[in-house]
Amino acid sequence: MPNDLPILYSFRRCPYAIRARLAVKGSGACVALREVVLRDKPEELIAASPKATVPVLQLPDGSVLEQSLDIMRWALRAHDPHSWLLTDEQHETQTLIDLNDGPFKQALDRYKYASRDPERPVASSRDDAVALMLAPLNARLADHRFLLRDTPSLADMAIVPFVRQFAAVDDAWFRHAPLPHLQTWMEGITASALFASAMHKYAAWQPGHADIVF
Ligand SMILES: N[C@@H](CCC(=O)N[C@@H](CS)C(=O)NCC(=O)O)C(=O)O
Repeated sequence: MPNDLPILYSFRRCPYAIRARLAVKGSGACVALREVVLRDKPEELIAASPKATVPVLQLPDGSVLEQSLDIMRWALRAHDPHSWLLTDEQHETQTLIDLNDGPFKQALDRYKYASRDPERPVASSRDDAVALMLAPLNARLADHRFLLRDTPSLADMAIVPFVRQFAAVDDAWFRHAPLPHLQTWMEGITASALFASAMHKYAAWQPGHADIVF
């Protein structure tokens, strides 16, 4: 294996790490993947990025990208074979991602961890998430197959891991929700070969172990 590959610290189920891996796979970039156990983070990760969230990308020149979106853009700026990055879509993309990473993520966490707040009915957090994010996305997807156009873009790949996490909280509820375009969109992406390759299971990395070429 070349020893000058960028190193991607990742955690398989983390939606931020999934979006980074989707962009790496979609761009055809090659990285050394280190699967991390969040409760036992390797010292190498903490040394590279003291805040030690995943994903983290350590480049051969020593620079470090600590935000999933920066990793997505790094991969796609180098090579964007499917035109996921279009400059004229930047503002709309950022608006959608800000809504996703802010208010929607908060509502999603309240829904996912509803038992932590027994005073709040589960349906109220779920309804918040639908009203502020999922219903508007469903309306967009009535007009085109993906969030910005008829082909996938950075926005789809950045957001789909979070919608998938929402769906998994109560799969039966999601399947029967009046969100048909969103369901088709999510199923299409998550059933793709690209998504499967981004979700491949790897054993946790340990110092001294060979990196996985991803
Ligand atoms: N803003 C960061 C958020 C990353 C993040 O919060 N990742 C979670 C896992 S899904 C994490 O590493 N949490 C730290 C921990 O659990 O110790 C990004 O976009 O990369």
